Amino acid sequence: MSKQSGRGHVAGLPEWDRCAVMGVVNVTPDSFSDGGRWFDTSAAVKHGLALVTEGADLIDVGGESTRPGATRVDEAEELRRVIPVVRELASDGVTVSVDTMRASVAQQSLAAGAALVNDVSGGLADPAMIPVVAEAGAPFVVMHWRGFLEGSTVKGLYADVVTEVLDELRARVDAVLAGGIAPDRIVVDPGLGFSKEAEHDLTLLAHLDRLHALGHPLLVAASRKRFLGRVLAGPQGAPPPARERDAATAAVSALAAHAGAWAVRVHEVHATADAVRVARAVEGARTPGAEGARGTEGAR
Ligand code: PMM
Repeated sequence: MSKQSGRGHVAGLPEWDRCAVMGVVNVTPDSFSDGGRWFDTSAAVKHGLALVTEGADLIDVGGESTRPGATRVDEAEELRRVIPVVRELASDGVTVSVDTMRASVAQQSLAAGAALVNDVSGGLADPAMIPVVAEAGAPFVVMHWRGFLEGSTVKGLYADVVTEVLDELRARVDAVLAGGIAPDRIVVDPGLGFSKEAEHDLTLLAHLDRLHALGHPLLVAASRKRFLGRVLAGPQGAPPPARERDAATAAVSALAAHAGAWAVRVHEVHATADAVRVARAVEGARTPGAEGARGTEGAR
């Protein structure tokens, strides 16, 4: 299978000729990397629009932190956080994704103009999710997820992380298809950092090509995650804080784009937008006469 086969096109969304950039707007007081910064409708909308200016192709709006051990927000509060932000961004012409595990939030977000539902539980947290998304005919992100885990159970146990993530994702994709979501509307995501140690995340990134075997566009969400802190700290050091992991995130974006990811989900868009464009230019340079090969015109 070719490196680019994971990119594909997701029905119902615009088509990009390179890895797309999904900018994150967390309307939460407690997300691990940017909690509290956009916890207000107008600040969140402004931030979303700024990310688009920096090069985001779509904006992922979430109202519930998924960090390990986070307490769940109630439904009314999640709706209060998310819906106005989705509505305003969509009415400004932004392609909006909603990051939620609740069918009601997905349904109302789609009604408010969202174009994509991003469920970190892959439809497992709320039995009404798949029927709602199927009925709306919306595209759906299926992430690898092993449940609401707390404390020591957060750690994932794997004998072969790539094979297990692949098998578990395939089972979820089958369930989503059986629930009536069209195959050309499904995106898969390895769920970096969810029940995974740094070594698992790195192994998954090293084998993104194997995830293409699922036959669906691939979303990679490495932004500011714990494993990057581990890599940057080295064996003895203290990991840098989440907001000092953006250069490392952009490096992963370039690798993911090169490996044929459909999109990368990031908090800081600017560097990643550059990274995916460079990856596209390099890809183009593989084919004589293709766009990327022309980037050196006038250089000498
Ligand atoms: N990670 C987070 C939130 N949403 N969505 C997808 N599809 N994949 C992810 O890995 C993912 C996600 C947690 O990160 P954040 O709290 O910094 O947004």
